[in-house]
Amino acid sequence: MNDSPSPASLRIDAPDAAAIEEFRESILAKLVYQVGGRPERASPRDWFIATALAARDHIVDDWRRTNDQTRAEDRKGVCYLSMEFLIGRLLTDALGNLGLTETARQALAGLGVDLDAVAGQEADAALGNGGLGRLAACFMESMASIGVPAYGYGIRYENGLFRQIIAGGLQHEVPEDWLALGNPWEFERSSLVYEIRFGGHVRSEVSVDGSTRMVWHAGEIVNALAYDTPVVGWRGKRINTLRLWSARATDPLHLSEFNRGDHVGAQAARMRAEAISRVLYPGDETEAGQELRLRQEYFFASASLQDIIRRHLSRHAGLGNLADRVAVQLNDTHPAIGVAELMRLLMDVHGMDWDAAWAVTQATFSYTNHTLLPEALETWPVPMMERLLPRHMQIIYLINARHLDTARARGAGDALLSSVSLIDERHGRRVRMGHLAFVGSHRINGVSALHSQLMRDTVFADLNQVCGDRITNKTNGITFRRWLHRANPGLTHLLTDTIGPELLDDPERLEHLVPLAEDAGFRQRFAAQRRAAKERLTGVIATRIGLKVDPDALFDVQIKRIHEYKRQLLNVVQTVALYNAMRARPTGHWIPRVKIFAGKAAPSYHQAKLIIRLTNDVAATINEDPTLRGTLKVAFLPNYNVSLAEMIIPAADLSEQISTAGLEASGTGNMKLALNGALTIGTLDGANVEIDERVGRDNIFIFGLTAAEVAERKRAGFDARLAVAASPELRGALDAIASGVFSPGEPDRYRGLVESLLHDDRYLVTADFDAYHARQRDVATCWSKPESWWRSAVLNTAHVSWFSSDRTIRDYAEDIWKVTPR
Ligand code: GL9
Repeated sequence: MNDSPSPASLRIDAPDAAAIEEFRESILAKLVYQVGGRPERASPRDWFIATALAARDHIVDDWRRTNDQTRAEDRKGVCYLSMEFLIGRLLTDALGNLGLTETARQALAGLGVDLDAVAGQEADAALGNGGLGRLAACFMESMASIGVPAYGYGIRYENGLFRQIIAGGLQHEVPEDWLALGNPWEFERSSLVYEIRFGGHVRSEVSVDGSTRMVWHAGEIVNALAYDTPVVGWRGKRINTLRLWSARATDPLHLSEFNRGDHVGAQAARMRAEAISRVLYPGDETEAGQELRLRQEYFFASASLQDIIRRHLSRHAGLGNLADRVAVQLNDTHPAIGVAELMRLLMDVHGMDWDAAWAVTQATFSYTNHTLLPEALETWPVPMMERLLPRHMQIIYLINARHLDTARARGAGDALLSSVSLIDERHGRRVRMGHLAFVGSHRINGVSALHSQLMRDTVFADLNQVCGDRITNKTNGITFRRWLHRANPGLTHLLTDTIGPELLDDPERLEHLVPLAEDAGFRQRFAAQRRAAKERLTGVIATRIGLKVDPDALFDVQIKRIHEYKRQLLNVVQTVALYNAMRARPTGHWIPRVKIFAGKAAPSYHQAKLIIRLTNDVAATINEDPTLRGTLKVAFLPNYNVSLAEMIIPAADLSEQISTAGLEASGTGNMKLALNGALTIGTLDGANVEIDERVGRDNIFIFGLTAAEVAERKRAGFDARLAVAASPELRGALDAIASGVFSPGEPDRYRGLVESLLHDDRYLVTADFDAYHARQRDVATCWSKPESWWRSAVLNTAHVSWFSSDRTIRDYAEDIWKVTPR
């Protein structure tokens, strides 16, 4: 991990000499006594560990204090259950929120060490795939920052999301080893271990008091061991806990087998058990889960609920009031098995009757849906559930029976009953996890206004009718501490110098920028910050892919997971159309542009990987073409992750948010880019709709079919061939791709891709092409009038304070969790 250093950090903390000296002593002590190094020979990595440990000491006391206080006051808390937490690096985040950045910088400088270089040594904690996991990380930071007592519960994957290598234009996946050199942030809690059971059978047995109970005799037991990472809130207000579970075998070594000479077989059970927390499932929506994935889901849901119950019983006599003390948020369906698990724990372990247990369960859980893509709605085959979780399958049947009775009582007929049933009977019997989460929760939310409305109107319409309107909207947000203050200290300085340091605590003050959009001097200073960030990114592009780009060009950025619905292909095809036009009229007025792409494709998602290859092939041809004289460059930056995003976002002029309308639930990159002053080119999809409402139509480039129009086109039967026939520029671009202009060594490489677009253009790339291409021309026109471009850029930053995840968390707290931030 040797990323180029981030720019000078934000000087909000004015440290005194004594504090600097104390911090320096602490770093030195850590280096000598914990890392076992010597200052004169220490590597940057050694300094990173020593600095992180010194920072950690500042956290630990506050961590205990906030926990003690919450317990003493018996405050209601939140448990955020998520399969993914895409937290990235923690050092600059922790130092920044503690106000220790300058202290640490000067302490290290006195030792001849550069803080930014040290921070660049930290491995990204990539315990997530994309937006869903990053949202969980932003939420954790916001809960600590605004004062919501919270635990994040998830899995401590030994290997996070794969490292992406691009060779010959192709994506290769290499395991990511974030723990290899040690993780200074986590605390292993060796006394916090829970048994997680799998398989076996269920028998009804008579207890001593004469009652019958269902007893689950498990076939396999795995231990879940807790690792805690502190989550530092802004100005150290609260320190919450991210508790991640690691799987351990109950019997790590069969000694007799080992002694008989079967050294591998003796460890087989251990490998099987520990595989559960080995690797993050890299599926991105289109992936169907396998048995290991179900084992992962149950593993962390069960460990987390057992822990929640233990903590509750340490302060309360029973579990009847559980929902008054804790709100459990299910982040997507991944922890949905928790609904059946809580019922099991309440009834079978703690002796509650069904009705009481169900009331507690429903009042405790709420569920966030993050996508309506049908292939992403998790279902599990009934036989697999019966084999792996026999008791849970019984409970799910019982929940379903009562749920269908209620539906019938409300007049549901057969069609409605089969649509709302927890069991999908259509292609083999499968348990619908979204339905289970929905029925087991008192509140269900979508992540943007449009997405929540589509939930009500489409996928969840029947359930919502039968369950009595439980859907609510909570538009996503991002933490400004990381995505503005830390990622873009230069711009943040300009903003705090202009509208006051109060901005750091009150993002709504961004609105004070509105009049400054008319101030030429301010616009210039704003543009100068962008220019500096672009210069830095230019260096990153040169070192990472050996491409020289012009920092004065328009940086046109699409950074996100590679997925057909996100339509990177639309961007690439438009790039080719632009290229064709430039070659046809080399002396025309072309603004210099750099198209920047970054993102990973799921390893088994062939079409997405082909799009990566096409992007790289198109880049290779365009970047080499002398007729363009460098006016157009294409850069695919490998291994997109949180740290790379932090470098690209401050340098972006144009933000590509071009998904097929109705398919991107929200997006959060769109918010990060707009906050940093990029203009958006986008469809009316997800949170783009709300960004458009806030920044105003003059300051955003909206194009294409709306969600309703997309649905209508699909109903009518859309024919891509007609769209292509009607658009010479689209035809020219597709012909070039299909005929091998970008793959001369293998001219047919993309013939199939283009054919499939013509025959089944599910994501309506061809339908939206002309509108997109025209809007890109408007972008160029606007860019050539700096006054209007930078006015719009300033107004983007000015108008997006609402997308702070602090606002999102306040909404959840008030409307869903019933907790009071303070
Ligand atoms: C996602 C949606 O696709 C995004 O639009 C949304 O912003 C985020 C957070 O709510 O959730 N749902 C989903 O499964 N992913 C999202 O990004 N996928 C990944 O995280 C890979």
